[in-house]
Amino acid sequence: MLLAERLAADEAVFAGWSAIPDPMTIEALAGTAFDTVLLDMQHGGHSEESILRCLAPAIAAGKPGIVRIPVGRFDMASRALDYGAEAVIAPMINSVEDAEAFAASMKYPPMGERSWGVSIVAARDGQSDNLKRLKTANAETLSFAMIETRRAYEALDGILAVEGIDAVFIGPSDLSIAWTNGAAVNPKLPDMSDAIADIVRKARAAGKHVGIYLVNMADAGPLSEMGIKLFGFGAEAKFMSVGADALLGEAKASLG
Ligand code: 3PY
Ligand code: MG
Repeated sequence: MLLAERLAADEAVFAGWSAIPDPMTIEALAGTAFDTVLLDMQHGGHSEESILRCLAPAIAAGKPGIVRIPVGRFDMASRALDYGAEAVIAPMINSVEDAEAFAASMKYPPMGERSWGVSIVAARDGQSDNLKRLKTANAETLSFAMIETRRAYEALDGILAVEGIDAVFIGPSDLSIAWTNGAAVNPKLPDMSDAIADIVRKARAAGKHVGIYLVNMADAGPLSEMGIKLFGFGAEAKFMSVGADALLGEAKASLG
């Protein structure tokens, strides 16, 4: 099932966050119970080359690929879609102009200015009917604008009004830096919970999806009730340390 369909059905979707730019890592991550894999170019180690190579094992495993591009790299948003990503997350979308530039790179005309070139994605998803792809791509690939600064929060109504923006993604670490005027980085900052609730309420009222970087796993339920449906967390180093410590603890406990 497409990521767009799952989110439209209001299902909670969990994305395994990847920072290690290797197809074998993605093969392993796509083999877990995660619904999707999220390749991070902004703060993770992913590059144009690794996005090209790492989307293939995700697609082969039936797990939609999501790519977070570096700040302002809207050319890379189009390329990620050309390589088979079903969604792109753009960090630091702080103004209507940022949102319009991002949306233009994500959507074919007349909604946007995305350029045509689908040989790679077609080989990967087996869809060879170009006209069908042209008619459906704008709805089936999702643009997530990250809201993680005060400027973004203040411009939220305008950002949500941009037609080619399908969703927002909340970055709680950067938002906390903004909320404390640079005094702290605390993705659990209680002071910003009203702002987060406000972002979710406005986005859902505008018919847009909402995602977040999940800090406390147990918050997924309440946040989903609030209207956030895409949850990303990780990355691999975290999965390895939690898994390794649990297994090692079990083995050591058996020593008595
Ligand atoms: C943030 O919390 O600022 C993020 O961008 C999540 O990765
Ligand atoms: Mg951030």
